[in-house]
Amino acid sequence: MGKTIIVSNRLPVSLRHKNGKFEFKPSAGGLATGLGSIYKEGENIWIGWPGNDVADAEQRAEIIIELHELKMAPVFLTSRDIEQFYEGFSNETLWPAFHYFTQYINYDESHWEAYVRVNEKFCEAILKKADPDDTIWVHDYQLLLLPQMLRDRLPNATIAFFQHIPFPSYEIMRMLPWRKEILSGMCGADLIGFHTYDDMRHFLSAVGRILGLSNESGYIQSENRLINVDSFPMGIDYNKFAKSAKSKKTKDVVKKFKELLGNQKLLLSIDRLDYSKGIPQRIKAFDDFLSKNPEYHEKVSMIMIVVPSRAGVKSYIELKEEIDTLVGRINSDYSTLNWVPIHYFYRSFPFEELSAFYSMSDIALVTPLRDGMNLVCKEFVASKSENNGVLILSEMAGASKELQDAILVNPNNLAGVSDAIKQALTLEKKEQNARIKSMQDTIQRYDVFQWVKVFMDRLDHVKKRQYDLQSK
Ligand code: GDG
Repeated sequence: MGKTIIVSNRLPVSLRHKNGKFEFKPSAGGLATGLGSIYKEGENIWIGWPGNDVADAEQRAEIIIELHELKMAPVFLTSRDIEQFYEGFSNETLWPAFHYFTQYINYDESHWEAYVRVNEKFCEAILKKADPDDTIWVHDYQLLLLPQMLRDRLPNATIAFFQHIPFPSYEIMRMLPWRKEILSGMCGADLIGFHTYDDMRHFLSAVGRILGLSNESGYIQSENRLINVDSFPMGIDYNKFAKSAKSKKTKDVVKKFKELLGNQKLLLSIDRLDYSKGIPQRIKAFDDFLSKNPEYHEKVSMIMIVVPSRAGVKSYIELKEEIDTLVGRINSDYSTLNWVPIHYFYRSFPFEELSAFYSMSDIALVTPLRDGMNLVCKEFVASKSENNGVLILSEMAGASKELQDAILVNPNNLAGVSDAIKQALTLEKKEQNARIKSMQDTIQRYDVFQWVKVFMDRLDHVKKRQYDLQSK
């Protein structure tokens, strides 16, 4: 049995420059937690970009040594790679296409060339570390070509791929001039995973129509290999959120925040700045609610956290301006001396404060226009230690397939979301408890550790099936 190599665009640490030196900030994200049980074991390793552009050879050498201690190996991206591969093809072509924002797709040939070049760069970095029979688990849309590149060089390796964002319908996929190369790249894997059944179905349909490869119950027979495609909905570290909500530290923060906010019902909205998250639509729905329900003025406010993201991409800069304008208008229309309808923060918060926001809010408004899974809604549910609270969730989030006890909404239906806010505010305690409890049962059972286990067990199963077929 060989070792396991995890590969993702970003490493689970971020490199920061500080006073001419660098330092590593560990990521507390769900993926890093879930995969921690894998890459920290034995000879295993995580390969990816540590963030930032490091041009100095001496600094690079130091970084390699420090990361080695953390069981990681870096792939260094130049500022040109960052601009063309990361901001360009990944975030201006694949991201909008896969989230159904076709109007934002940039069809730039030089960005595609950079995408191929950087996927090769990752491949080279892996080849330096990999043995022929290793297991390599590649993550997400920045590395769609990597599975086949690896397969060409390591034909006997076990290669898996998981996509964290949606996979679009064939009609969108066919718009991309590089559709064949992208699908062939993914098909280098033995197991290809998505969050939902629909993503899986779209992928199988695109592979059938574009590559001419049919499937039987999620098994594709390519020229010389059996490939399995399935859905594996990702979970969270449930106990971390549930425990934190009950901790003294979080309770102290809640007390402090509540004193500042007064006795109001709180609606929570948390996202990275992204057009796929439906932030302006959500603000407009809240505006609609306030205009139709004046009796709730001074009694309800929204805490809106927007975490800065992709600040170099034009559509994100425009989105930020749109949100600023909308919030400014609503607050100036409705505010009184002792009430602000939207408390708007354009930054991220430390975990304890995030946990406090989850635990003290009465309602979470999670209304993306399209989302692979969405972990925020699961984290909110896990943090409801007293089983009170209501989740309003978009049908377009992968999580809606599991969290059927949320109030499900179409995020484009402004009046519908506005009505859902009213419904949530008047939902009886008993009903809230029953719904939260049932959702907690689901996400506690399928937490991020279970997600990793189920995926890895399936990978084993696929390899055995391939072996059985070959030895027949
Ligand atoms: C991609 C897919 C899929 C947010 N604000 C703060 C903070 N966060 C953390 C949350 C949560 C994470 O960021 C956001 O995760 P999401 O899943 O909601 O969204 P994406 O970043 O778009 O992730 C998505 C995911 O991959 C996993 O496969 O679910 O569909 O788009 O964990 O807690 N964390 C802290 N402070 C904040 O202010 N500490």
